[in-house]
Amino acid sequence: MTIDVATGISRILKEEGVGWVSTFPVCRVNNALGREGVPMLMMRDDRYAVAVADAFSRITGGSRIGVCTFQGGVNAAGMQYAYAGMAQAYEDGSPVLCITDGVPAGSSGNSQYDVASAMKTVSKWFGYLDKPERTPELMRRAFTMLRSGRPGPVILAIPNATAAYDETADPYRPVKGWKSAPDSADVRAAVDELLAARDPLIYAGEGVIYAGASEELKALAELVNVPVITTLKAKGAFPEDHPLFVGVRGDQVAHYLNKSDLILAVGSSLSPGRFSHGIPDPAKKTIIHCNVDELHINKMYPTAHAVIGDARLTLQALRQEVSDRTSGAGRPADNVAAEVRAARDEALARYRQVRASDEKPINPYRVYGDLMEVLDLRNSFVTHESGNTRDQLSTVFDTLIPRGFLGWGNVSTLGFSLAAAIAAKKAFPDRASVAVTGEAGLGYMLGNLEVLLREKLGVTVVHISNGGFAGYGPGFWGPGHDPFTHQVLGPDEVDMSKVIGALGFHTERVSEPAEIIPALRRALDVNRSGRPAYIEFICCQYPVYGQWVGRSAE
Ligand SMILES: Cc1ncc(C[n+]2csc(CCOP(=O)(O)OP(=O)(O)O)c2C)c(N)n1
Ligand SMILES: [Mg+2]
Repeated sequence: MTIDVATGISRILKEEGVGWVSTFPVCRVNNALGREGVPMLMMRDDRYAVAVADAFSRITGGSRIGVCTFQGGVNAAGMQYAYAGMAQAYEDGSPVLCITDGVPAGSSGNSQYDVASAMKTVSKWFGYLDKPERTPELMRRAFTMLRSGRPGPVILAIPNATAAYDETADPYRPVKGWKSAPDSADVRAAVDELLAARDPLIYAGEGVIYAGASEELKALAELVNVPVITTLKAKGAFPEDHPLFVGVRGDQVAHYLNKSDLILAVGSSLSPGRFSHGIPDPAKKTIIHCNVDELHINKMYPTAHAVIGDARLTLQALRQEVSDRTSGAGRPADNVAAEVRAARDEALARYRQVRASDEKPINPYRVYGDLMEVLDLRNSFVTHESGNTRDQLSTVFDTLIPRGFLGWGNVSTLGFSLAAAIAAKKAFPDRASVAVTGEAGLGYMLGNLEVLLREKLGVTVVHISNGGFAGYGPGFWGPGHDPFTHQVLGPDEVDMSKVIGALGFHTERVSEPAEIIPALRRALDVNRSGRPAYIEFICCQYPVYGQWVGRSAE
C-alpha cells in the first residue's frame, strides 16, 4: 500500500510506542501526526519543543523516547531557535529524537544557514531522508542509535514529506536496542585493584540511570562497603538515605574525593565540567573507568583500567567477581558507614541550621527544607534551574528514588526546569512535579506558561525571588564577579504572582517562613486537579553551597 513519508513516520512512531510528540509549528510531518492520532504537545517556542522531549527521555532513563518536531528546510527559523535545545541535549547526552524538514534537492543555496552541517554538530546521528522508500530504514537506524550505546540526540531531516512509497515493501519492526557486556579480563583487573585499595570511592554518573542499574549499584556498594558519590546528572541513582551515600557536592564529598586512593567511576564521563567534580591528585589515584564506550577513556585523567560495557551488566559482573573471590563476604564493613555519617553530619550542619531559619527575607534553604517535608520523596519530582537553585538544591535535596530529582546541565541553559517539570508530569502523572527557579529561569519560561493551562498540567513553579541574578561563585553581588549585571525589577517593584495569576495559575506570594508549608500544600493540592501553580518566595540572597572539587581556576 502506498503512503506518504509523513504518514509512514507517524505510524512507525506509534509502533515504537511513542505516545505524543512535542512541537512548535510548522513541520511538514505534523499534519500526518494529527491524522494518525499521535497527540502533539504544542509548546510556545521551538527550544521548549526540544527541551520537553529531551527531558522526557532523561526522566524515563531512555526507556521511553521523547520525540519533537520543529520547522527546518529552506525556512529554518524554527531550527535556528531549536538549536539551543539541541545543543543542550547533545551536551548532556540525552536520547531525544528530533524530526524536522530537510532542504529539498535543488534548494540548497536558498539560505545562508546550512541545515545539515548545523545539525551534525549537535547530534549523535543525523539522517537525511533522500528517498521516500528509505523511511523504514532511516527510522530503524534512528531508534537503534537512540536505544543502544552512549545516549545522544538523533535528528532526522525530511526534505519531502508528501513523497510516496510502498509501506509493504520493507515492513517496519520496532527496534529493541542492544547492550554490551564487559570483557571478563577487564572485570578481573578492576576487582584486583578494588580489593587491594585502602580507600576506594564509587563515582556514579548518569549512565547508571540510563542502564536502569540503581539496584546493581546499591548491591555492589554494599558488598564492597564502598562510599558513593553521584554526579549532578546522576543525582538519585543511589538512594540518598543510604548509609554509604556521601553526597553530590559539599565538604564531605571533597573529603572523600581527596582521601580516596581508588576511584571506581561507573557511567560517568569523568569530565570536570562547569558543574562536576574533577579528580584531585589524579596521578596518585587508581582510576577504574566503567563506561559504555571508549570516548571517555584516558580523557583528562589516566585510566588505570577501563571496563567497557553497559553499566548494569558491568556492575553485575563486578559484583559476581567480588563475590566469587571473597566467598560472598565482600570487603569488610569496618566503620565505613559510621565515617560517612560523621562526614555528612559535619558538612551538612550549616545547611540544617538555615533550613530551620526564621529569618526574613526567607532563607532559600528554609524553602528547600519545607519542600522536602511537604513532598512524598518517593513519589515526586523536583528540578532546579541554572543559578543558585542548582547549587543549593544539589547540595541538600534528599533524593530517594532515581529521577525523584533531575540534575541537568554540563552547561545549564536557563529555562530547562519548566520543560523538565512538564516532561515529569507526562512521564509520571501521579507524581507531584516541581520546578525551582530564580528570576532568570522564570524569564525564559514566561511564554510557555500558557501550555500548562491549556494542557492541564498540574506543575508547581517555585520562585526563589531574591531580587536579581545571583548566579555563580561568590554571587553576582559578591566581590570579583559581575556587579554590573545582576539587577532586575525585584519583588518590591513587580508582583509576579499577580502577573502569572492573571494567566490563570494558582499563585501565592510568601514572605513569612511559617507560611511556606501551607502555601506549598495548597499548590500541590490544586495541582492534583490539573491546575498549575506558581509560588513566589521572597528570599534573601544566600550564595552558600557545596563547591566542586579539583577544577582548575577560571
Ligand atoms: C541560556 C543561559 N544564558 C546565560 C546563563 C548564565 N547564567 C547562569 S545563572 C544566571 C543568573 C541566575 O539568576 P537567577 O535566576 O535570579 O538565580 P539566582 O542565582 O539569583 O537564584 C545566568 C545569567 C545560563 N545559565 N543560561
Ligand atoms: Mg535571583
